[in-house]
Amino acid sequence: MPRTFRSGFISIVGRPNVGKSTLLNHLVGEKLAGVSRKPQTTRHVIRGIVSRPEGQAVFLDTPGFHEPHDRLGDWMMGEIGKALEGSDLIYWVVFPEPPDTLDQELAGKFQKGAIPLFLLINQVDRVVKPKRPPLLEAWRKLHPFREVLSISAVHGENLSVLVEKTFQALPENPAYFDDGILTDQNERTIVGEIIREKVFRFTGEEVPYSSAVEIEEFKEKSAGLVVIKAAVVVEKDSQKVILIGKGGAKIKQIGQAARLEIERFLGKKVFLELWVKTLKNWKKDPEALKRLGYGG
Ligand SMILES: Nc1nc2c(ncn2[C@@H]2O[C@H](COP(=O)(O)OP(=O)(O)OP(=O)(O)O)[C@@H](O)[C@H]2O)c(=O)[nH]1
Ligand SMILES: [Mg+2]
Repeated sequence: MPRTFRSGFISIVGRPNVGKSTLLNHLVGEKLAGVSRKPQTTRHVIRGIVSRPEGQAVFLDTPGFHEPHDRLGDWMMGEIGKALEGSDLIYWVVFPEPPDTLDQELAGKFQKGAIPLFLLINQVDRVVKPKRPPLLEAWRKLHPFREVLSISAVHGENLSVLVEKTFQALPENPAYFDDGILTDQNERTIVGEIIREKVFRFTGEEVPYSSAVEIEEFKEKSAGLVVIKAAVVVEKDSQKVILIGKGGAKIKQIGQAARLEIERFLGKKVFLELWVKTLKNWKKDPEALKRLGYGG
């Protein structure tokens, strides 16, 4: 008898900064999603695919849950909603702490039994072993989760167990994507995300939250050399000054770090030209949002 093939979509949701993108990257084995110490690093849903003889898991990394303050925030929350709608399984990723009142409220929003829900207590590497069982127990009491697991996305702890249980929970389906494909995002989008991650890493205050990246040119000049021209868009001229830095030092640092990572990702030499431009109130402007990839 042929073995059952299972496949489906798994949404990774949770609060900002809990480690959702780190988890996606570790599961897929490739850095697809930007990771930083700052909350709200992820804006797009990023899909990552794991193919095995017994099935295919399509993971959707989402922005963290937060109260939207502008159109960009609304769009990010809408992205989570859309990801959840089409899911066969949900990972709710939480910090290694007992549930608080907000978590209780969120648990109430996940309809009982509608879509299987795994509760993943991440960052357990920060919790001493004797304190882990009571933590698992506190979360088990909150909701009839299909699974409650403690994991470490950074160290890979318990992720093989998670993957096993995931394949068991997926419905019988043929594969959605060809073997060997790790993401359906195009190279341009991922390159934009790599640059944006470096802006998040190397700037402080409100600058990362006011920034977006627009890829203006992406050309293969010769075998093995790609020329990329990108604008980092900010909301105010004062932010532009910070981003450029003294004598252009800041934007140079961002560009160098981004170029090295883009070269690794594309497996080619990259000539990266970055410039900074002010686009007043882009986060509130539907046209600008669309052009920057946050529309539709
Ligand atoms: N110690 C520890 N740190 C972790 C773990 N997982 C993630 N982190 C760190 O937590 C920070 C946030 O990780 P991200 O993966 O960007 O978190 P996120 O949930 O995608 O955040 P948003 O996209 O902003 O919603 C980074 O500094 C990670 O290195 C873990 O298992 N253990
Ligand atoms: Mg993220």
